[in-house]
Amino acid sequence: MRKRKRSIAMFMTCIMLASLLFVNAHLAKAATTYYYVSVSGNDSNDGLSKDKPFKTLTKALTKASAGTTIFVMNGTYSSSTTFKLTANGSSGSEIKILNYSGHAPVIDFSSQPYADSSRGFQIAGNYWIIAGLTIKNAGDNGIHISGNNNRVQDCFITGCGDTGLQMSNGASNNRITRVTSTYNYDSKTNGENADGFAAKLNVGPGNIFENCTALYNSDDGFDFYQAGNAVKVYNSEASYNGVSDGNGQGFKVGGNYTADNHYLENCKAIGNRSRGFDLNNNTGAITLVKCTGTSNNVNFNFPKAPSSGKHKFTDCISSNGKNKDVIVGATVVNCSFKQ
Ligand SMILES: [Ca+2]
Ligand SMILES: [Ca+2]
Ligand SMILES: [Ca+2]
Repeated sequence: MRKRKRSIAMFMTCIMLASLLFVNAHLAKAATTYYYVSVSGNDSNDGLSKDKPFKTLTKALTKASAGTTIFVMNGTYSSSTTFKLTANGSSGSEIKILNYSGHAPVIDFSSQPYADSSRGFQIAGNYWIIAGLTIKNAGDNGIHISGNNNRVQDCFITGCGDTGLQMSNGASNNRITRVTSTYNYDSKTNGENADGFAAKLNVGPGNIFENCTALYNSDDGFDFYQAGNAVKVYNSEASYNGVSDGNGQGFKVGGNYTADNHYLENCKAIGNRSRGFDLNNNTGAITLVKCTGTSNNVNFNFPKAPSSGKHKFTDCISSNGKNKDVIVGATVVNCSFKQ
């Protein structure tokens, strides 16, 4: 009888422990802390409500840890320094910098010196989400990502002294959604480097661009020079790039002979100074599905077969190219190229 009582007691204890663990896990996941930033705020406020907001993003970022959400309210926030995002969120407890609902804040880095170190946001950490911001006039990249599992969405990036949004140095599994990057221009190097978007100079796997637009950048629209891993691009546009002395490719899908099997679907390139879609010495196999090139100098330029396999073009259309398309070593299904 006593034995039975003891085993019932042990059973009940186990149930209680299990339910406590469940509650704690649940609380940990729900423990989001909200901070507010307003141009009319004050950094000596607690920042915990929109009536007592911080004045600067710099102050709010000192509070950033997994599960923190920072709401940025209307106004222009000037910063002469880089926001270095080194903390880590986690899956389901990301660290978020978001526009407050219905607000359209602008982060202006005009006061930064023009220099390679003058990035606007430098995301070295993991699991950040940046959404709803206009980011302009950084001395180098508007956003540079070297971390993993970050998301940038619904942002407008313009007027930066190098590529608007760049991933490199091992950045992996980042997702860029509905971002426009335009009028970026590296004046001191005659526009040779500033792309709209880049995943170049050694990225990790799993990076995705979707519904992004690169317009009027001095160098290329999208640049995957020496990526080192495959990048996927969906529903995106690269048009009128190649201002000043830049290369002027819409989608530059390679560089320096790395073999990166990039995938582009439903992308369009219009009016770029050089090529709409350019292999640029990638030795991997490129897949293009439903991509259109219009009014570029050359719409599609793929002059070499991959080192193994074939490129694959499906439902792609070339129109009004100034010169002939170049397609070598490819399986072509239902496309119209200028030959
Ligand atoms: Ca630079
Ligand atoms: Ca260039
Ligand atoms: Ca470039």
